[in-house]
Amino acid sequence: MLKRAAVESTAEAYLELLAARGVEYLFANAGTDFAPLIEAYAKRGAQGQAAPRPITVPHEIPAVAMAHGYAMITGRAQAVMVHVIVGAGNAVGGIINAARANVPMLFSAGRNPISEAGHSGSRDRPIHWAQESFDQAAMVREFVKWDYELRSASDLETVVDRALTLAHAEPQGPVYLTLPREVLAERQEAIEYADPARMVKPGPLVPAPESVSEAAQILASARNPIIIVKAAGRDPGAVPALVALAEALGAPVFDQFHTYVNFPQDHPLHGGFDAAPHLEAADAVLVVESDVPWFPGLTHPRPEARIVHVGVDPLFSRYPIRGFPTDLALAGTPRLALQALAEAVARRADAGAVAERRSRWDAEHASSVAAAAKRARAVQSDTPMDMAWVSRCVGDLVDDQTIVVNEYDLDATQACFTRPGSYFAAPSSGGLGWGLGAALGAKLAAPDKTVICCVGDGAYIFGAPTAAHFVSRAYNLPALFVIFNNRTWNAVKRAVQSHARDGWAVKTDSMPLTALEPAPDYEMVCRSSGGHGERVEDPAQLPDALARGLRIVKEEKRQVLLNVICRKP
Ligand SMILES: Cc1ncc(C[n+]2csc(CCOP(=O)(O)OP(=O)(O)O)c2C)c(N)n1
Ligand SMILES: [Mg+2]
Repeated sequence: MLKRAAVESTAEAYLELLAARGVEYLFANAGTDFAPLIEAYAKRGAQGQAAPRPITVPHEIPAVAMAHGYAMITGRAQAVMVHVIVGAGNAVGGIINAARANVPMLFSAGRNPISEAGHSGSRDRPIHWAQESFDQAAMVREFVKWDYELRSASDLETVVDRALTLAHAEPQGPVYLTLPREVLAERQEAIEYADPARMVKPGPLVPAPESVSEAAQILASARNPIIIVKAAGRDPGAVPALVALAEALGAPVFDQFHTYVNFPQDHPLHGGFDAAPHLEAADAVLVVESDVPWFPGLTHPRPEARIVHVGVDPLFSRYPIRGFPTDLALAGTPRLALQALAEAVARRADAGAVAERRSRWDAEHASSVAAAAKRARAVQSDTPMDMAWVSRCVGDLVDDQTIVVNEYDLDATQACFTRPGSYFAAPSSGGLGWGLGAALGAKLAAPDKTVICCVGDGAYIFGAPTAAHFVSRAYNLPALFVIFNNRTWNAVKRAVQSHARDGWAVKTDSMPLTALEPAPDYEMVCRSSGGHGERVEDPAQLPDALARGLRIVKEEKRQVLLNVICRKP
């Protein structure tokens, strides 16, 4: 059906169309390029017309991370808009994260006026010469699936629909649109567009039945098959399918470097988080949505072990180099590929062998769960606190209503996540600063859930905390922020220790460029935006502080930050 809507400008037509296509939010960090858009928002607001809700995010890193967090809960791309080349430059780290995590997003930046004079919106500021670049999209081109510049209102529907369709097509990811000010400012009378859209995302993909049979044959005939997974839980529907497959096979699932809940942690076939000690003994390895199943320089399966990869892009075609052996690669939506594989394996597997493996792995599971609990107990009184204890205390808060967003320091072995979509960790692209914004985006997408955001002290600073706490207050997005404060960039320190085990830095106990001291009173940053902030030093007080924090988040609907003082490595 064709719909016609009266509008005053291309900017207004853009908002009309985004709303019609179901884009609920525009996360924005504005500049002079936004003038026509802000004018259009004001007009539509005054007249009660639909538009994506504008969210002011005063730094690009949390702006992009919010769209990321929203999409990781809902699966739906939202719009982000930043200010010309300078805003795009600030956002790139977040775009890299969204690209590597296959998170859909419509990322856009204004473009400086092109003409020096003669148009509505022509140049009238000193920045308008300096903020023009030869190829604005080049800044993000490597990390988006598609980029384009809107040249005329007549193309608007095709451009917006193509952007959203491509962002949602697997492998999902961000797309980029440049929006020049003159084009946005062009006067219009109306926009006509198809409603509903005539361009929609392609449906899910299934691997060919003969590939499924071949993979099932490899797995069912193995004596010691194992499964390694990292990000299948991006689609919550993949979790029960993976459970069915693991059970059909009697194989353990190693939730390695996991960024989602891929497999319930309390399932007896949850093999823990480290496949490395089990690679040698495996004769078949199923690698599910995992870019790095092992480090070839350290350990790897035997050469005769058969390796099967499953994923929307099992070759990780956007990675320049990735050499893991692959006897078979099943490209498809994991939910469907794993379901098909589970059924095919169930038809072939030897029940006796499955039962024997299962009891062996059940015992292994029970002992690794007990070992984790013992680790936390052993350090429960350490002062300053050990991160295992902090992780255990946070893990104890997890219930049906919690979503945990973890940028690094929460040790998930100390918690028990069982519900798909209840745990999200930073993508392995590792662009720091993701956690705060992702948690706020998750809260926006799931207002009835309790969001707990765990960050290192380094990650917290990268997340532009004044901007994040501002957004939390301004848009009523209360969350519990827990800083694992070791006053260090420990990841960098650890890299030095493994690079030169007996080197100068270790021997002289000198690690320039790794300390975050004198540490700010982080709790004050949250307080300055109306939140509750506490510094927690006593390990015995931590459970109460967390419970208090959660109560304030839930009942007073205020953000809370606990600055948890951990041992300095
Ligand atoms: C944008 C960006 N800059 C730098 C790094 C390098 N880096 C990786 S981890 C890390 C330290 C993180 O510190 P913190 O959050 O305190 O965690 P910790 O290492 O102390 O556990 C740094 C600086 C990065 N990943 N991303
Ligand atoms: Mg740290």
